[in-house]
Parts: sequence; C-alpha cells; structure tokens
Amino acid sequence: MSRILITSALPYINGVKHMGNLAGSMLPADVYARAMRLLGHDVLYICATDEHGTPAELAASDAGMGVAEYCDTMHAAQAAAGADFKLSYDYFGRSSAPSNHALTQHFAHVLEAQDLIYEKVSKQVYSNADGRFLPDRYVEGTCPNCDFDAARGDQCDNCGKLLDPIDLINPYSAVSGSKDVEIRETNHLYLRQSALSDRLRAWVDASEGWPSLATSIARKWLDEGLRDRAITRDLSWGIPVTNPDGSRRAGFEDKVFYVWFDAPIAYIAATQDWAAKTGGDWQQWWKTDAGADDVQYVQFMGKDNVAFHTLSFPTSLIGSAEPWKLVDQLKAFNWVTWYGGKFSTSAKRGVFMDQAISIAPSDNWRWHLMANAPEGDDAAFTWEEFAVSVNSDLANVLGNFVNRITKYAAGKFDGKVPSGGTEGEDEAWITAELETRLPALIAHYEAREFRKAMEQTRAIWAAGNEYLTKAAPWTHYKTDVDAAAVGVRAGLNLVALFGIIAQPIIPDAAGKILNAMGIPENNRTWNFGDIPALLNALPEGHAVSAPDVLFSKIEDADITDWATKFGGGE
Ligand code: B3M
Ligand code: ZN
Repeated sequence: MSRILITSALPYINGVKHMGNLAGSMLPADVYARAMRLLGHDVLYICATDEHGTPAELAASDAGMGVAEYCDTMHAAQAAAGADFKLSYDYFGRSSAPSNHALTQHFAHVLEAQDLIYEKVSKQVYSNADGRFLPDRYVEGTCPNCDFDAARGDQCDNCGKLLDPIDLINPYSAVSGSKDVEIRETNHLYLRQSALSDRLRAWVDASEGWPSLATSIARKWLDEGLRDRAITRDLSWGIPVTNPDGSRRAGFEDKVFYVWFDAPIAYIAATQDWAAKTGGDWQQWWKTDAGADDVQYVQFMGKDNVAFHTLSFPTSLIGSAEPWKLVDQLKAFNWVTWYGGKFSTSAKRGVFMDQAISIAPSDNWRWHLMANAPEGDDAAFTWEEFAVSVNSDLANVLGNFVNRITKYAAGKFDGKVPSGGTEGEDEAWITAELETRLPALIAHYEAREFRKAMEQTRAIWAAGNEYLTKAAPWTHYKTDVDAAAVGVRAGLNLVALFGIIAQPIIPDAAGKILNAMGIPENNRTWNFGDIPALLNALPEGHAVSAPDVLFSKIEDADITDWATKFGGGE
C-alpha cells in the first residue's frame, strides 16, 4: 500500500468549466484516484477553485457582483458541477481561503530571506478609463513587427512574435476599448527563477515517467533561459503583500500577489483546510521531514499549465529551503477540441459542465471523455462519436451483457447463482482472457494511460459477450440444465467483475450493477489474486436481480437537437 497525493489543476473561478477542462485535469485525476483507492492505496485527492487575478475581477463586474460575492457563488457552482460529475475530491478548497493567504505570504517571506525575491520598477500600460493597470493580454494595438492592427500585448496572432505591450503602436484597452491609456512605472516583487535554473534542470532530468509533453515543455523554457518573473500585480483582489510581522509592505498597499504565485500554493493550503476539517495531518503529505518522503505525488493538468508546475511552483518550493514535497508524476494533456476548433462561450460553441449534465448522465460523459482522452494529441469532440461511445460501448457491449444474463438468471434460475455442472473449454477460454487482461488493465491505470485503460475495460466486457455466445446457456437449457448452470454461474460472476472494474470510470452504473449482484460495498475492491476463482466468486444460491436500464441510447434526433443548441460541425 502506498500513499498517493493527487491534485488536479485548479479550475479558474470565472465560470463553470467546459468539457475540455474537465477531460484534461479533474476527470482523469478522479478516475486515477478511484482506481488507486480500489487497489488499496491511501489516496488524498485535493482540488480547489483558483480565484484571484484580473479575469475574476472582470467576470464579477460583468455579473454585476462584488468580486468576493462572485467568487462565493462560482465556487458553489463549481463544487456542485464537480459533485454532478462524481468527482471524488477528498477536499475542494479555495485559493482565496485564509490558509492560502497565510501560506502564500509565508513563502514570499522565506523566499526573500533566501535572496530569491527582489523589487524592480517596470513600465506597464495603465488604462485611465478602466482605472487599472492592464495585464499584457488585455492591451491591444498595432504590431510593431507586422502592422497587424489587433495584436495582443503578449503576442501578435498575425506574425506570432512575442511582444511587450509597451511596444504596441496605438494601444487600447481590450477591457473597455478605450484609447485613453498611458505607460506608467510600477514597482513589483520579482522571483529570481534564474538562480534556480541548474537545480530545476537537474530535477527535471531526474524525473521518471513524465509524459514527453511535460518534460519537453519544461526543457524548452530552461533552454531559452529562465527569466525572473513579477509575482505581484496592481490589483485590489488577491493576497496582500505583507512584512513578516503581518503589516502591509511599504509601497505595496495597492498590490497583491500574482494569481500564478498563489494558486499552486493553494494545493498545500487546501490540504491544510482538509486536515482542519477531518482531523487529518497535512504535513504527512507535504513535508518530507514529516513523512511525505513516502508519498507519491501526482499532478494532472492541461499542457498550458505545465511550465508553472515544472518551473515556477518548484522554484517556490525548492527556493524556500524548507522540506516541501515536490511532484513525482506529472500527467499533462493536450486539448479536447470542439469539432477540431476551440470551445467558445461567446459563440455558443461547446458544452459546459452544467449543460452537459442536463442532457446526459455523468457516466456517459466520463466514459466518452476518458476513452478519447487527449493524451497523444488533441482530441476532437463530436456528438456523433459521443453517441458511438454511449450506444456501442456502454449500451451494447456492457449494458446488453448485464441485461441478458441477469434477466435469464431471474427467469430460469429463480434469481439465484446456480450450482451444478462442470466447467469446460469455454470457461478455460474466458479465464485465460482475464489472466492477461486484468493485470494489463491495472498496469494501464498505474501508468495513467487512460485510453489504454478504457480500451482494455471495453475488451474485457466484449470478451464476456463472446463467452456467452460460446457457452450459450439458453441452448443447453433444453437438454442439460447443469450445462446451462455453468454458463449462467460464470456469466453472473462476470457481471460482478465487470461492475468491479467499471467503478473508477462509470461509478453510477457500476454501483447499480454491484447492488443488483448483491455485492456489499465493503467488498468491491480490486483484489484479483486468484483469477480462475473469479468465475466462482459468488456463493451458489446467492440472490441476484436484473438492474434497471443502465444506459439509454442516444438517437439521431438527440444529436440534431444538441448540435442546434450547442453548435456542432458547421
Ligand atoms: N487555474 C488553469 C487555468 O485557468 C489554472 C490552473 C491553476 S493550477 C495551480 O487555465
Ligand atoms: Zn505582428
């Protein structure tokens, strides 16, 4: 048994997340957490809303709310959406929690004591109309390189050049469109990432089992030369910049920490909040001198978050000179696209968690998104393929199998696991299938290879159908009830097994199957030691029933309807 700490990238607060966000961080983390719990590991799965920064302020003002009130509302909405999708967080915290204020300020103090933080004045664009400094991507104007007239301050979308917003010609505010902007000097704290370059590279080089997507992004930044980054912003909403005695730092009264400085620290702060709520010991998970050396720490995130998790956050942890636990395994994902394009809230393209749950059960989404996880490359979502996942994999392959054999057992064997008969070559065949497939399934989960885990799960379900076709108890029944009993007994045991292996991915259907099979909740773990015995795991005479319809099929009319509502392949 190992202790496994799991975090998924913190969903940003400015709205309920779309299915691409779900598929690239929270959902795989949940599937992994569930699988590892079933394998008997001691798992702690922590997540939180990421609540600071300009987009939160702007979203609140769009919603006509104060930012604190807006964050309260959206945190509750995201917690509810997570519950709807059966995300089994041990704790779902908030980056705005008092614990994160204290811990972020603590990090700044110890980093400064290590000479890794310094003040520097820089020039930034200030918008008089908006009454705020504009973050780089909220300044637009004409590209000094190619004359494109809608270049963003951080990068020109026309020529691709990385820009400094103060170099834009005719700059304007992307928030209000106002041209009444000026360049002002402002003083900020900088994190001396450059000083840790060699240590970070050695750490990345020593990493094992990260996908190449993650290591290549980290190395690209290191190769370009790590630059020091401003870790404060001219904003009012956020974590105040303090002195070690708690007073506000002189000159920083109107500034707060940059959202990307405090957000990863919230992984730790949310664990503190989990501990306060449950009586757990957070230091055992995060401090290597308190037992966290034995913890395997696994992070899940989209590719755009990798640099922050492989360079900036580790700079805070290593640079503090305190014994913090660093990530061991980092699972990064590409994008889920909407018919090959981007999800877009404004253009009504794509589907968001609250809408998705209103049109299909969470199991359907969980299965489809994980079977098509954007692991090797971006993965396009289409309604047509969603329907194939549900109708073919879930309804036909799994649902029909469960139905066929449980209804037959109810009709012919009084809803009891029958005794009698002797196992033959069909049972030997399915046993051999399970003997290769079950260990492979576990290995895929342990390697966080989700597509492969889903393929293997489906292959095991399909083998069950093939077994029933071979054993054909309904044919034997007329002449040899004992021979039929063998097939029904094995079939019912396979139903139980299929429910057991379905738990991480489709927990609702798995629960229905296991309830119908009369398997107690405390006996649903993954302990496949003696695989031949699995066909006889249920005691003879044990009562079973046929579950209600497990999966309803998606009709063509549904696809048309959803494509109209949410956009499709136009
Ligand atoms: N909130 C993800 C995003 O907004 C970001 C993750 C933070 S993880 C510490 O793209
Ligand atoms: Zn340009």
